[in-house]
Parts: sequence; C-alpha cells; structure tokens
Amino acid sequence: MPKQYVLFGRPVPRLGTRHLSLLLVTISLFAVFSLIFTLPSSGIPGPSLQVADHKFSMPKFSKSPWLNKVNPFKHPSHEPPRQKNDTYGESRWYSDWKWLSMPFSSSITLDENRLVLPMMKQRPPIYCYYDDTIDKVKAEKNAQSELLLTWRRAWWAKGFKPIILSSAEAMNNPMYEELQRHTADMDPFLKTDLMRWLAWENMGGGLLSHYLLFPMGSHEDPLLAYLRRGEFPKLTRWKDLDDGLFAGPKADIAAVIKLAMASPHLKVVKGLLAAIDYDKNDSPFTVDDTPASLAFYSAAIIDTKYHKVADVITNARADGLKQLNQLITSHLHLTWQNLFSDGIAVVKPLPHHTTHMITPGYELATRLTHCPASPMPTSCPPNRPNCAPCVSSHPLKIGTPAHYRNTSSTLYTIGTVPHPYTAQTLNSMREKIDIRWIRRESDRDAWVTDLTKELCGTGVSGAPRVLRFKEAVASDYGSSHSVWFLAERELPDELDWHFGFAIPTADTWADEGRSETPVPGPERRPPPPPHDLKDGPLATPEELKLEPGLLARAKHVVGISPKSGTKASTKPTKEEVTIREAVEAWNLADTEAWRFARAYLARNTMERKKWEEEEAKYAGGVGSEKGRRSGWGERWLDKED
Ligand SMILES: *[C@@H]1O[C@H](CO)[C@@H](O)[C@H](O)[C@H]1NC(C)=O
Ligand SMILES: CC(=O)N[C@H]1CO[C@H](CO)[C@@H](O)[C@@H]1O
Repeated sequence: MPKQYVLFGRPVPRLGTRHLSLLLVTISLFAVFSLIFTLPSSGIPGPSLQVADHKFSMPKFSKSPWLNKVNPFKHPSHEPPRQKNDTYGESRWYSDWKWLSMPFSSSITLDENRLVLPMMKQRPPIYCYYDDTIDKVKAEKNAQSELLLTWRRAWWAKGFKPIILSSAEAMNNPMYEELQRHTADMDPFLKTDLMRWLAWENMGGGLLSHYLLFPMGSHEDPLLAYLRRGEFPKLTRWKDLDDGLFAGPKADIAAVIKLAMASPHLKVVKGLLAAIDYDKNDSPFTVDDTPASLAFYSAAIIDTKYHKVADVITNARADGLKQLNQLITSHLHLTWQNLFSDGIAVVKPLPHHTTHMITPGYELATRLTHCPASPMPTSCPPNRPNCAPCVSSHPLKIGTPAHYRNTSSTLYTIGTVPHPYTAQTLNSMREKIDIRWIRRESDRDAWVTDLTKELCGTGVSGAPRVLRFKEAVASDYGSSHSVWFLAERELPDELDWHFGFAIPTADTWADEGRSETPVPGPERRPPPPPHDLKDGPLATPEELKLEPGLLARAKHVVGISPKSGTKASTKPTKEEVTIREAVEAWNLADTEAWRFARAYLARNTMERKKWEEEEAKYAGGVGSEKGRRSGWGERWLDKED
C-alpha cells in the first residue's frame, strides 16, 4: 500500500500498460480466491451465489431478498426438511454432517435464523441400579440421592446417558418369576444383585455401572471413547473393578443370569459374580485391563484409602454419605484441574472495552480454579494416586488473552460471544450507532477477526474465520476444551452438567488453608479480571465505569431474553431494530458466530431438559433435580462386606 501512495504522489503517475495489467491480474486473482473461499465445497449447487453475495454486496437488509429473485443463475432450491426437536427459545437449527463446509448457514438453510449445527452425538445409555423399595431414614435417602446426582452428572458430561434403574425394571423381566422361586434362602445382597442384572437385561444390555463408579479422565481417553461407541459384542468386565462396570449384549447377560440362578451355591454366595466364579469354571466374562480413567469407590477402597470417611459412614451413615459425596465431587473437580494444568484462558477480543463483558466468564474461571471443599483435601482419586492436589496458595493460572489459542491441549478456554451490535457499541464506546457510522467508520467483523488473529493470521476474510470459530465451539475437541456463552445472556444453568461436577460457589469453596469446612459468609466476589498490557491499551477508570451502561443498552437493542427459553423483558423500538439489522448485515461473520453460539447453547440446554423429563420415568426420578426435592431411598453401599 505505501508504495501506491508514492506512485500517486507523483505529479504524473506512470501507470503504464504493465502496471495496468498487473492491477487487472491482481483484481482477478482476488476475485478467484474470494470465490474459492466462499464457494461450497460440498456440491450443494443451489445458493452459492448467495454466499458470494455475503462478501461483495453492500449491506443486505434482512427484509430485502430481491437479490435472490433477480439472480438468473440461481437454482430452484428448497430449504432442508425440518428435524425433530430443532427449535428452542428463539433458536432454530438444522443438524448436518456438512456443518463445517459452509461459513454461512443461510446458504444451506435459506433462512438466516436457522443455523447449521453438527450432528448431535448419540449418547449411549449407562445404567446403574437403585433399589427404591427399601425404605430408610430420610436423611440417608437424601444423601443417597445426592450421590446418584453426582454419578449422573459425571457420566453425562462425558457424553453418556446415565439412567438409574429400579426394581420396576427388574420385575418387568420374564426371568423375575424364576428368581422368586429361589429367593427363599438367598442372601439379600445376592437377591439385589440378581435384580440388578434382571433390570439391566430388561433394558437390552449395554453398560452396567455401580453407582460409585465415576469417569475420571480426559474426554478423549481411549476407554471412554470406546465406551461411548456403545457397541459391546462380548460380556466384559475390568480387572480390579470387581462389579464396578460390566458391558455386554442382552443375550450374554441372560445366559449369565441363568447360569447364576442354576448355581448350587446360592445359599452361600453374596453376589452374582461369586456365584459364577464359585467353581472356577470357564468364565463367561472377558476381563480387560485395569482402566486408568475410571474411579471406583467400593466399600473396600473407601476403607483402605479414605478411612476418615469410612469411619463417619459407620458411625453416622447420612453424614458419612454426604462426606463421601463431597470427596468424590472434589476428586472429579481435581481431575479436571489436573487435566488443564496450563490453566484457563478467558478470551477477550477487542480488549480495551470488554472488561465488564467478560466478567461472568472470568468469575466462572475463578470458581473453577478454586480448591473444592473436601473432607480429605490432599487425597487423590483411587485411579490417580499421583495426582497433584489442589493447593489454594497456588491456584491454576487464569489469563485474559485477546486471541483464541489452540496450542496446548492442557489449556481450557472460556469465551464470551457478543452480538455485533454489542461488540461495536463497546468497542467504540458509543451510546448511539447510526447507519452512516456503521458503513463509513466501523470495523467489519471486528470481534471474530480479533479472536482468530493468531489462528488465521491477518488479511483473511470473515468466512474462514467463522469456520475456525465454529470448530472451536462445537467440534469434539473444541467442546471438551472450551465453553462459550453469549455476552447478552446470563451463564446457563447447566454448567455443572457440562463440567461433570458441582462447581464451587463463593459460599462453598474451601477457605484458604483450611479446606475442611466451607465457610459460608457474605458473598465474596473475585477481583475484576486482570488486563495484560500486551493485549492493548488499558481502559481508564472513567471508561470502565461506562461499560456496564453501554452493555445494558446493547442487551436491550439485541433484545434476547436473559435466559434461554424465557421471555425478554423489554422490546427494542422499530428504529433500534433497523440499526441492529444494519449492523448484522454489515458484520455477517460476527453475526453468524453469535447466532451459531446461540443455537449450539440452545440445543445443549434442550437436550438436557428433555432428558431430565424422560429420566423422571425411571426409578421415580431418583437422582434427578425433581427427585432431590422429594428425597430418596436406600442403596446397597455396603453390599460387598
Ligand atoms: C485445535 O487443535 C486440535 C488438536 O491439535 C485440532 O484437532 C483442532 O482442529 C484445532 N481447532 C481449531 C479450531 O483450530
Ligand atoms: C418439543 C418437542 O418437539 N419435543 C419432541 C422431541 O422429539 C420427541 C421424539 O423424538 C417427541 O416425543 C417430543 O415431543
């Protein structure tokens, strides 16, 4: 560029034919490259020119689809068929394998508010059995219910569909009749165990877990990935896990139940495994190696490793179970902290004036780096004896880099995605935005450009940037290494389900030094996010004071409800909507990024809400949110002794 100025600076610019042809070649190269970047690679012929339009056109106002009508090359196209459950709150989506083939969803869905999302992952069911017929003390029931909730949350976060079975499922099994004939002088533990297997067989097999078996490893761990595939041709158990986990097909399970019930030793053995193994015949089980990513809190392990908790369980059962739950939760959290030892990056593009905007994300990061309360603060999970215990004087690092970095698999990213109206308002510190300013002065797609500056470099258009952004949010790898929120919304309720453990709050996190008892007190808010001068100029205190007002104003104009699935309290005026739409049209990449994040979050919320409803059918909703309120029954915690 500077060279050109020198050229034009001369009294007689020497733009000879060579220069002119060079200019022409450059322009045509630019056009070809732009087309390559924006053309569909997937062979969808229809709306490709519409994509090109995203790049070259002047602002396209959403209610002027005339461009499509006069386009002579446009194939007649249809929007893709509606799918089941493809809408939640204000969001609509279309789940498709080709989600990363097009930067802009509307070129597939022909509807700019219907976003193309990745296919929803099938969650394989994992069952555990809970005998809800044995009635016990209310305090114990509640403690058990909390444990089951911890179990469900941990497996959900790893991509499973945890389901709690009860005696109702066991009684549905035709083999239940036969069991009844044997029960007379059977050990009650053996009976419960057989009921558990009957319930599992009745569900068609798959995975059967003890309710004190937890996944404690990375999302990509090979065993967890294998279990997520949900195909188990052989009846399998794992070395050192006792009856912690089984996998297998229905027919093999039925065969094992029959084998166990035919055992002549039913009067002396205490569990199905013992009945099968009694005579040391050929075992029907394949035994796999000790899994590194599963933690089993069996009675024997609690006795040896967590003696302090075991003592409490013996003396005051309900209190003991509560402590056990706290111990397990702290281990789940600790495992997460150990996996992300490089700390947390709360990304802060356009860093000058977005301090206030990223504060909720930053507060979440502080909660995640805090040491969880635990009855045995320096203990390690049973499967990770060499863990690095959480030390409150050396918490994980939290940074607020301006750009998204994907250089380390041990760095976790928390992102706050602003609507372009919000991004432009804050970045320019302008209370009022008008069309002239948008077109003449604003930086196009400022947010996504800054976010991906290191990932994509400079001089790249918005389209490839949006694709990298989508990958960071919703790919397998991205979704297990980051979480993204909308700047205009509160953090979603189901964060605990995303991480797989109850994230400490200011009231429950361990106090510095003394981690035994959480000290409830006045709300302790973390200090505001730090700002690294490397990331740009520091906002002055006066500027910082303006941020909340500007953000509130932007939220009003963007006009989405504060929580997914609720109603917005105020409505923007007609003029405000016009300006917002102009901003959207001028910042297509930022708009697509924001809508994508919104739809992805909405689909996750919907998936969990639906499952919560479905779950209420099993075991009377034990371990579910609803169940927590009413209290639950006893388990067979001490069945092994
Ligand atoms: C981040 O890195 C992982 C592993 O190196 C890679 O698979 C993934 O595609 C990268 N994601 C993005 C958005 O670049
Ligand atoms: C809200 C909604 O549309 N729910 C439906 C989701 O899909 C299941 C079947 O897969 C229906 O039963 C729900 O009614």
